[in-house]
Amino acid sequence: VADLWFTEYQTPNLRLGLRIRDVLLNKQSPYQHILVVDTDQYGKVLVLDGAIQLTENDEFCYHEMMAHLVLCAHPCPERVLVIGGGDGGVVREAIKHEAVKKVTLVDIDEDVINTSRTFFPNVSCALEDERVEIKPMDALLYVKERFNEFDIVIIDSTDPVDFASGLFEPEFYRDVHKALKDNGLMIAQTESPFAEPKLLSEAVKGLRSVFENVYLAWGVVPTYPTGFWTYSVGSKNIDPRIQRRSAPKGTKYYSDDMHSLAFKLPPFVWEII
Ligand code: AG3
Repeated sequence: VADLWFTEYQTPNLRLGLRIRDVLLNKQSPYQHILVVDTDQYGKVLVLDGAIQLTENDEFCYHEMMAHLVLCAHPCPERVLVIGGGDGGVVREAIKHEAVKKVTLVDIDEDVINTSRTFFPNVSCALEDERVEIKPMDALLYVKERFNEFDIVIIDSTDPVDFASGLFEPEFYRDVHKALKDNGLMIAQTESPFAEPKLLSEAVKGLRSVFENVYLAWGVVPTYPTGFWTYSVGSKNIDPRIQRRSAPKGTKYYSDDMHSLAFKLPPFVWEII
């Protein structure tokens, strides 16, 4: 039996290795390298520029939190904007809410969207829903032209390198703030306090310079660096720690209990932010 491994170089001092059964796709898009491998431990895995974006077996941990932490905190989320997230996982969770009338997905790389359609039908399924609009373009440009339009903005970015680095800057957060309605909420993935403490503290600082209130939440995602992941919520006037609508049926990570737990932080994390 061949002993083949995929390795993510997570930091200069940390690697994650997964035994692979097969390489299903290995190509360069105009924006990034796209790899799909099949593994025994986590099923199929989507890798962009060497960084694991999702695996079939643990994607629910991340996608449910990104969507429901803000969607369940908002009294009536009708318009949702998803930035990045071309795989469709966050969109799938967002349209579980009946209140949601329209979801706009803005991802710079159409090849990621089509890769997900081909290899991850259970993640990308909602992209075909009639409430979903797909815009393959640079989100930095898209949000500049939007005013007072969205109840919820979800920033499902890759790590802040290359074209995604602008998605972690205060200038972009200001445009997101302006694109949100008065009681709007935004959420962004903000990496791990163990692997990237500086990045986390700078993202939170940047958000605090723009949003009236900023809240940090955390959760477990086994295949992301260290498995301890953070989500930062920016709010104009709604307190996202209060859950106003119950969890959609059938969630596997998110629940009413997990909502309030997510906003309770260990002391070492408070020290970082
Ligand atoms: N976006 C966040 C991925 C960050 C993972 N980082 C890493 N593996 N070094 C995930 C997109 C899923 N919709």
